[in-house]
Amino acid sequence: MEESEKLDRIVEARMKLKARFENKMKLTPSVADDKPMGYGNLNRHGMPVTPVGQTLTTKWPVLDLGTQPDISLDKWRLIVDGEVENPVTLIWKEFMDLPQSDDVSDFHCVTTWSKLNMKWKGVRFMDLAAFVQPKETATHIMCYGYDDYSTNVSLEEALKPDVLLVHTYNDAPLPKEHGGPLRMITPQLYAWKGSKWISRIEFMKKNRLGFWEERGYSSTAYPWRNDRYS
Ligand SMILES: Nc1nc2c(c(=O)[nH]1)N[C@H]1C(S)=C(S)[C@@H](COP(=O)(O)O)O[C@H]1N2
Ligand SMILES: [Mo]
Repeated sequence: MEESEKLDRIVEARMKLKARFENKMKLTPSVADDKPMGYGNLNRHGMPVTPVGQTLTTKWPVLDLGTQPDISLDKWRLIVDGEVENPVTLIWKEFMDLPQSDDVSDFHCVTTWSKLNMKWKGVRFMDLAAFVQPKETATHIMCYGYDDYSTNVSLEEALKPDVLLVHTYNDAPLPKEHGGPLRMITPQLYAWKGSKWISRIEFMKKNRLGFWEERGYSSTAYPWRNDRYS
């Protein structure tokens, strides 16, 4: 397929996804939206405002399950499957050929630290979704890491424009301890929803719980509502 044709297809599918999830996304307004319910990034007017119970840090702590998998770019694969029209297993070059986006967003860890204004580069989840074309039946995703991690996210949250699969932080490759070569970020949700060392995204027709969600953490995880535990 021609590059321009591929891009046209992504743009068209993205518009359809937006139309399909518009109402659901409005039900969970967030700080990245035009009229957010919370008071965060876009409408914190540059003020270092954090959700309740969070403390600002300038450091970037590392949280993992005790292993930091080492994945070289030539062995790296991303499986995107489940309730999609076009399941794929991407190699690194194919992933990097998807439209790339820059963004600055906040990071809220449920262990109570927040780090603001983090500068990322990567692929919007929305664009990856547009590429694989979720079926009408798809409602949630499960993201898996190269460690034994998994975490579930609803599609209306995952499709928000600041949800990125990032490979670059502050203009440098994402360090391994933070999930390099590729991790997801979910700025509107607690940071455990963003899988480090992401290996697979499964589109699901109903919600299922991931690693921390099975251990009592919230399925939805909205920091601006102090939504930590289920
Ligand atoms: N694969 C994987 N992803 C993960 C985790 C993990 O242990 N494994 N920890 C999560 C948690 S609890 C948080 S707060 C963030 C931490 O990201 P950081 O270590 O880059 O700060 O990654 C999330 N993603
Ligand atoms: Mo966390």
